[in-house]
Amino acid sequence: MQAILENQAAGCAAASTNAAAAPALTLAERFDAVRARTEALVAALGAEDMQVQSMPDASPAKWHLAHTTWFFETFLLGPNLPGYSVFDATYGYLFNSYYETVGPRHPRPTRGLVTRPGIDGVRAYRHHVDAHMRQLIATGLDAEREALLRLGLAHEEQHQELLVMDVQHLFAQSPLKPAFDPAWPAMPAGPAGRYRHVAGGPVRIGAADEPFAFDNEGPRHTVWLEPFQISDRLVTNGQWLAFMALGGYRRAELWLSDGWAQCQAEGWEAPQYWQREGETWFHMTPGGWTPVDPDAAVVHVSYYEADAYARWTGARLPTEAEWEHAVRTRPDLEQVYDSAWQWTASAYTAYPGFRAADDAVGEYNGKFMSGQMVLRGGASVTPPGHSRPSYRNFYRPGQRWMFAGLRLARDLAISEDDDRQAFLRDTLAGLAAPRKTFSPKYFYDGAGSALFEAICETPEYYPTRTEMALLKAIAPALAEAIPDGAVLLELGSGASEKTRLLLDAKPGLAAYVPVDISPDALEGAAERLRAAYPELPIVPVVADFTRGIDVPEAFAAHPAVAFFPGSTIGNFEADEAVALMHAVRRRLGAGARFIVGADQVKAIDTLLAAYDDADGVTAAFNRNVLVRINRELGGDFDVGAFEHRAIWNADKSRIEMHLESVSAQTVTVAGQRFAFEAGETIHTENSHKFTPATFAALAARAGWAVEQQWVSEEPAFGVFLLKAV
Ligand code: AVI
Repeated sequence: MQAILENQAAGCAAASTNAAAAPALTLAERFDAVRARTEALVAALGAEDMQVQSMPDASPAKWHLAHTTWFFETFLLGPNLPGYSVFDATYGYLFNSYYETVGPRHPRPTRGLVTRPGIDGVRAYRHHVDAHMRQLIATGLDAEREALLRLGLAHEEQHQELLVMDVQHLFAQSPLKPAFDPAWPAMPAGPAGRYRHVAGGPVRIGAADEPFAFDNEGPRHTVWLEPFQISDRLVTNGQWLAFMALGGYRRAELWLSDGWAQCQAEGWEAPQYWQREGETWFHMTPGGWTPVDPDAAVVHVSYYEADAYARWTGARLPTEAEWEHAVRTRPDLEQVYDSAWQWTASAYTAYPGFRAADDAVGEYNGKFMSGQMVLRGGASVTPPGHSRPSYRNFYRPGQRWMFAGLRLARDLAISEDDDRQAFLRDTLAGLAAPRKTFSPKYFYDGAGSALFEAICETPEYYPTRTEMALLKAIAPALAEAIPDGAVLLELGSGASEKTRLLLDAKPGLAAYVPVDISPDALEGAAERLRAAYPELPIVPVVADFTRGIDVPEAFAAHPAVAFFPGSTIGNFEADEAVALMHAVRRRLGAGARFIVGADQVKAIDTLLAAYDDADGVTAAFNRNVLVRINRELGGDFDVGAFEHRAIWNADKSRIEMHLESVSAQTVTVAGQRFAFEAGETIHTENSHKFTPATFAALAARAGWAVEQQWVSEEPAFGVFLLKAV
């Protein structure tokens, strides 16, 4: 099996085409910088660390230092520097990797057995070649030689990454689990990804005018893409743990046949380097033996594992053309180059019109175009600036020691239907449950949203107008607590009416970011606010905030304040509410503020009336979900045969809404029959009511402390200013 460096080469032709772009550094400076980076990488390693080869795919660090030097000597100095004689005639045999054109070589699996030259000899070799390379560069290089030099530099950068991978693999075999570099930064962590839409059609793929590209990145050509969705972030360790816990490594039906065979033969139960110690998973990183961070991208998974994971989630891996087109057209894709190489569903083959060069460097990439899969992007160990959108990395599907992870994609035909699918799945599951239940999120179709607006106008439903009055009174205090130049993010913003109170009280915000699941409500509100606050950037985000919180990257540097009025927090179970508040905490970071409206416990009569108004608006709102099921899922609910019920559950401190079957009856949804006894209910909503103490305890579980609180006169409604702790 080949290491990537050894699999990759840039043909001279592609490299020279791209060599004309103005570089930031001179060639001599760039040469010195790349060579020095390699030296810096190994500075803390001892001679023994650099000698040993831990598996046939890996090479000793000493060999990497020598081979990259041999590359410059063989392809640049020998043919181009008059009078140059090789440093040592035996090195061609020792340090040629795979160039048949250049001559025979020492077999790769036994590179670790080559103890002479020692590391001092290899360092002398590097100094000798560096000095002569500087001489050669000073003579001025024509385009062809400059292209070869750039190839040599890209080649050395590839070996820098290989060197980290190989030493990590070596150190992972040691019972002491030493760190490659204890100060190596941890992998970036963040929220789970969300799918982004990418339009299809004819798209251009491949390197065009980059300062440098390998030959395998061209020729640029047109491919046809169907529209698709791609995740804006990589699959995380936390998601991978769920896959493991739910039998991902034990379910043959998820796996490709070759992958399942390898999984069985090698006893895979987790990504490479993972080991469980008590309740905690640890893994090897360049920074050493560390607990697995659930919010960082998963790495060290094979193509087979990535493919099985994608199948498990009902998604797939993107093709390399989809990946490249998405990266070129969607600037909101994250973790493109800084976390893990991303497996694609594409086999590594030649692009239309590709021809490897006839000379030795033509062996760099072209001859490896079989039996490997393409990975795109870049990893935490990839030298900065090394990769680009057209870059094609490649490995065999069973290899795992490289920093490989995955980004999911899915077909639009399926995902477009997803909302309906989710509604259908949740409805059928809810009707089949021992105590029938629906999620309140399905209340809000067009009619449901209008009915909710009407509820807010009823005399009995006090929360909206009480909260409005309270916000009006405390707006100056809130404005004082909001830092100047902050970004205000509102969750479930709807019509954004309450927001105006804050915007009026606090001029000079950096932006207002309303987040709502309904694009229509969002755009309408944004338009109205833009007219009223022409100076304020308004950046609506269409998203289901219960699945993750998204602040546009451009505002990352500003202090952030989230606003979640209406006591919608009360519609979640306690654990869900904590997860949601925790997600906000994580997304906005330390020092952030969170303004939350939370309805308070009060006289039961007042509560019951608010959820069972005399005009029956709330009853119509509750029953509307049955109308929606009939229309969208082919149900046959007799809507009049279900009574609206609002009850106070004192143990759980919440109003519950139910739909009660007035008689024994059978209902059919999507061809499935469900029996109701007389008096049996479907539990459709919870609306938790808090005291200042119970709310503070809930917030504390999510990493928030109450900084200030205001509770209105009866009917009591609370507004809480939270600070991230
Ligand atoms: C949106 N949510 C806060 C309302 C509430 O009070 O729980 C929904 C509602 N349900 C019945 N009436 C209003």
